[in-house]
Amino acid sequence: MDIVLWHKILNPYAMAVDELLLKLRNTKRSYQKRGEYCPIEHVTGRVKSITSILDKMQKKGIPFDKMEEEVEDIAGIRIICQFVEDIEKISEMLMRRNDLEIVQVKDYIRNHKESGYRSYHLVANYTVNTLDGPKQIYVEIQIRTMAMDFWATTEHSMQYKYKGRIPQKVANRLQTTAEAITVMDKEMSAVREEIMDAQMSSQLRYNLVEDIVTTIENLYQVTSRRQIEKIQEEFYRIYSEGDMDELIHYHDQLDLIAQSYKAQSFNGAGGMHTDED
Ligand code: 0O2
Repeated sequence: MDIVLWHKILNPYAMAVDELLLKLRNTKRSYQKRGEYCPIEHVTGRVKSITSILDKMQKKGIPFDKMEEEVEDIAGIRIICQFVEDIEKISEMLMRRNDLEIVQVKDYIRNHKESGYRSYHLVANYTVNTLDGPKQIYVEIQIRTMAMDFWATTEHSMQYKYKGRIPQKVANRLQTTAEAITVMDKEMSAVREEIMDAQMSSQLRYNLVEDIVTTIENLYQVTSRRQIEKIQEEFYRIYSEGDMDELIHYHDQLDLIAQSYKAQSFNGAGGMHTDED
């Protein structure tokens, strides 16, 4: 029998998980910076444990030389979203990526597992650049709502506790809770627009404040301390009043001031801040 160097085999999978986590988290950040709704709530990832790989190979009768071909979830990414509607958006977003080639779709939402498990799985080809050159591997991407994830995580620990043989009474309860989770997801979808509106307005406020603070810091380099104090006081006053329209107006006014300073500095008339100011 060939010697299996587990850590050498698993290393590219760990690289793939690290890279995809970074890329998908950056995607979420880009949405937020643009002030757009992001269907991704959060992303996690893991390399399947050696015990879990061995268990799966045993269960499915997979020989060692077929492990990388047939165990498709050695590298696993999990994307959690708020609403069932987000799942399709995320799936389309992944299909558009040129670093992923989707080779299989397992829709356990339309066809949930007997256990009650609901989730949307994509198996993709992904290439990592190792020291020995490029290597194409499988990555399994699971997309599910927060409610589905709560259920799956709880049920997974039960599977672990009962070593895959969950007592019928407990299994029945889990099926009932899986139904309740589906009802909950439907209810959340019904108020989706309102929840999204609230979240977008809080994101807009966050972006405005970030922008304002950056502009004030830039102005600090080119204008007098007294003027910056006045600008800041005005900002805190408007912020404390909590009127969004006023905050937007203030942001735009401040932008105009910054632009006029920029124009002045292009014309060679920009003044520098000094501590004596
Ligand atoms: P771990 O600990 O993350 O490694 P099959 O069962 O044959 O239909 P297959 O080939 O196992 O399907 O692949 P599938 O369906 O994509 O499942 C792989 C992963 O999906 C599992 O990995 C779980 O993370 C999740 N999953 C699938 N079915 C269930 C379920 O009934 N309950 C829960 N909680 N999760 C499930 P591992 O190997 O279980 O886990």
